[in-house]
Amino acid sequence: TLEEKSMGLTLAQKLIKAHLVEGEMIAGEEIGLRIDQTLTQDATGTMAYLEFEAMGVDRVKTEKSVAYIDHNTLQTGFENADDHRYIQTVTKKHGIYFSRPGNGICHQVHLERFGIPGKTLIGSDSHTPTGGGIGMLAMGAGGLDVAVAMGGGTYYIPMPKMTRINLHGYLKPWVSAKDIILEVLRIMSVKGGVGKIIEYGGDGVKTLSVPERATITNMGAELGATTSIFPSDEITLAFLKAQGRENDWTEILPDADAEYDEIIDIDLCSLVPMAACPHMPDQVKTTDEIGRIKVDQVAIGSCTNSSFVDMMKVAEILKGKTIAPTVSLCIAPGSKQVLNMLALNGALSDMINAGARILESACGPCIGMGQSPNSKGVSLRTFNRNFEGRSGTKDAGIYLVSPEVAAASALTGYLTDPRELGDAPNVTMPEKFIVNDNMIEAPASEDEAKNVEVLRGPNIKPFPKTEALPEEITAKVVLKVEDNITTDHIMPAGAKILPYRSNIPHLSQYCFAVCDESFPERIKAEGKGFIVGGANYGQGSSREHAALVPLYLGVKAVITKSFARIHVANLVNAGILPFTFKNESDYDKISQMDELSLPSIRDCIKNNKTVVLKNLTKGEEYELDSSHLSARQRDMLLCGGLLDYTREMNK
Ligand code: MIC
Ligand code: SF4
Repeated sequence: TLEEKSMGLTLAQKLIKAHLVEGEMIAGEEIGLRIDQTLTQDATGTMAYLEFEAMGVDRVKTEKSVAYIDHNTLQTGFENADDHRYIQTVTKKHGIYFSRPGNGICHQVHLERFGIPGKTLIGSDSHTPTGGGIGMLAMGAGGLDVAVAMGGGTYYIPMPKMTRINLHGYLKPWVSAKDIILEVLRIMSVKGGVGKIIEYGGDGVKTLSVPERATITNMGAELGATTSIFPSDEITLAFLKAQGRENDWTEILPDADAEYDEIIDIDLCSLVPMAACPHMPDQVKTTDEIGRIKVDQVAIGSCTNSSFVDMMKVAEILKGKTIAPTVSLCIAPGSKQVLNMLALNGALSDMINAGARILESACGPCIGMGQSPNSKGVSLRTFNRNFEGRSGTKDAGIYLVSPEVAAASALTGYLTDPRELGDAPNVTMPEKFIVNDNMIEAPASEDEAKNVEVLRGPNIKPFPKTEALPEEITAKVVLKVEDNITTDHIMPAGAKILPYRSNIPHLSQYCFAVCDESFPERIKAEGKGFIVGGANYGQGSSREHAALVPLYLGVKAVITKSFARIHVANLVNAGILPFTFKNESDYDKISQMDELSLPSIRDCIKNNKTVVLKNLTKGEEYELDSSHLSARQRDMLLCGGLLDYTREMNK
């Protein structure tokens, strides 16, 4: 096995090997990893800390755990502020650092202030792989998995395959890191990364600063990849030095004779400005191919493109000009560090003068927290997701672009290839960032912690009821959906819904609202049900609410052509059976509202027997595949999910 090999390891395999506590490094087999750092954000954090509290652990056992407030910062009622206060007090009590609202987007701040090359990081947010830009093994996970890791528990994933992307040469002026990841998405698609770790190498890597690398690893989430990673080299050292953290640096490179399952070559010199067209991040075309479409809104920011260098490029492009009369431009710098540096060097003034609407350092429009476009509006965004409805305007067309394309288009009013503007701004990463961690609160000492009171608001409702797996299940197909269903379809976010992330009963009214508004009523009338889905079901966010809400509504099993990694783990954690079809064509044979049955399902899961699905309406039988479930996961399903399983194990 790979563990016995002393040579020939990839970068990721080295980090996995150094953190392996269970399993063998054989692609597809479940492995258990020791986790050094965790992060949470507020939209998934409330649930994660409630789960952590339910586990009864006093202090976190990780090297560093940080809670960020960045998603729910539109305080339209008491709910978000109450949740912030809950997270602030619960973290103080249990040994977790707290990044206050206004301090910035979790991934940006974590990269700046906490990320350490060679460490493992899991975060209750799918863009946690941003940390791969600094040479971390950083993965998105459900809140419950993060809670377990905070308690010192192991994190389990299927051992990924290794993909190497060699970057050759250098980027031409006006072409940027965003175009590199858009090109990767064009080549691999939104499901091309499932079960893989993407490692970047080649001479082109040396031309990219850490924030540029982080743009690429961040949006690797849209490939469905387990994570993406860059080597930790002298460029990484330069970044850490500029953050006053050079002592955190170690060099981490792959072995020269490392073996990869797949190799992709990209010639950076040949790339041109691109955009991902509505409604998927892999619908990538060059700005030329799309043509001069009229633009109504431009939004710059998000964890993909809100670094100091990104913002400086935008400021340079806007300097001394005025945005087109038909465009609304909003800009959200990624962190307090970035915003403060822009304020001090005058670049913020250039943005304001040009007509930009400056937003606080937070996720904002990326998660539909304000700034929804007009009806049928075209919005260019430097973000990472353009799923239907995510912006808050269902019929809007969202295009994902680089900061350069965004700023240029804000000036002209139509989708613009920035190369038309003449000389590109000459912006490089500063040698020193302004470091001031006064908005990061350290936890109470073990002694003081006893006196910290955890403050809860009325918006916090209990975890949905779970039950041990019954002998057999019969229920109707309450919903049948197609390929590439995202967690934004299953459990939408946005300004109206996001404040209720700790209130599952309230959230349940919006489950699958983007696909079928009548779904919640239908399943409530039935009391239980199955969901049938296509390929790559559950891609996108790590939100465990996309499993907890279906659990609350009575979904017993989800049967698909294939699943996204984090979502299938969340389903199992919630005690919902996830199966795939042995024969994909069986998907076509099932209709919505067919009555299905899983006879002796408990016995099948317990003894790892072939699962047969009976279609009582059509009088047919289909074989299901459950080989993706590990023995640990089968035990979890028998108990009714991870919380019950953990309780069982601790008895
Ligand atoms: C997202 O970009 O979809 C989010 C909002 O950051 C999510 C987390 C969430 O749903 O709270 C993610 O990416 O995991
Ligand atoms: Fe926030 Fe958007 Fe990044 Fe998610 S993708 S963490 S919502 S900025």
